[in-house]
Amino acid sequence: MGSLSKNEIDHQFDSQNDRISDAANVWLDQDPGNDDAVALYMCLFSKQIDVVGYTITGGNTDFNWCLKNAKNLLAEWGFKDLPLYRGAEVPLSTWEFNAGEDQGFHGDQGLANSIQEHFRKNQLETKEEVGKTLVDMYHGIMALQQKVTYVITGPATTFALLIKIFPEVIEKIERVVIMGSSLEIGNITEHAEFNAFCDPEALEIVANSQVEKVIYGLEPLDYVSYGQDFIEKVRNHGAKQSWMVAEMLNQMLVSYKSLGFEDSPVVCYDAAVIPSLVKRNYAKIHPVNMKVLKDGEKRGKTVYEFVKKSRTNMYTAKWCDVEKWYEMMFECLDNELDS
Ligand SMILES: [Ca+2]
Repeated sequence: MGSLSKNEIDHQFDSQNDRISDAANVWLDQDPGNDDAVALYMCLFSKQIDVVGYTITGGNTDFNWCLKNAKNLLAEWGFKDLPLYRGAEVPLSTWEFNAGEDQGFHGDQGLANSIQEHFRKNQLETKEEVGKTLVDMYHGIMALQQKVTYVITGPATTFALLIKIFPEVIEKIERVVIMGSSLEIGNITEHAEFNAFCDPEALEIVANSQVEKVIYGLEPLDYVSYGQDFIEKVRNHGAKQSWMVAEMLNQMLVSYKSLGFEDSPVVCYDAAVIPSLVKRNYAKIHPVNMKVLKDGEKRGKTVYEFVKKSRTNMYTAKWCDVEKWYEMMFECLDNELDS
């Protein structure tokens, strides 16, 4: 490919603006996880986002804990009736993690210790998932009146299975927004980001599908970092759930520091993707082709090629605006307070 003129480059470094709407219809697919939970909070309390379905995929912790965490969070936050679906429990080929193997990165079974303690003490009345199988989920999506933005903040396993088994489901998907991968350096290994490493086969299936995809890797999201001041501002906000959001943010900060990443930015990666659904000029995106390595020590590494036009309708972010993330977080807390 020849080099690009200045105009072409300007054009390509477009924002995600034409991919947002004032009322985003969202189907969430998560492995909660503190950072998934913060993303969930932002989606549920944004006035511009309507979450129409919620799928749980195993990843950050054991599947049953991810599901239990989701049920508790929905009950705690007043969204018990949100349609909840069981997704894939384990990745397509190999399962590299066992429960507890995250060495407490996320606290206790995916959530900060204080939050699990709160759930143990309060024993909330939770609701059963409406969908127990992939077939149920397929019917749930096909029954939607409007197309959805399908947001994945865990391994891509469930969505990969869904589009392989029921390719027509893509008619109901406006686009897929993914937190995963990295442009250069990984976080779970030197080469791979956690979600991509968990299920590179699934990520490759999704990457090769023709549905539009915008993928947010580690590097653009590293701009969306926060510190202790931000956590305390959240904690002292006054919304009923602000303590819980603060505890989630704090767990990540503490874990990063304890792993020795004293100077690296602390980012709530899953939640850092959410403003891209509704905030104008939040991210700069670029068409790409992407390849996922699956073998050997580079398993889960993603190789990006920046191009004029993607072969597979894929875009990746190169930059995100941290101020807009801060702004959205406090809007959501305000909305909770007013609700
Ligand atoms: Ca996650």
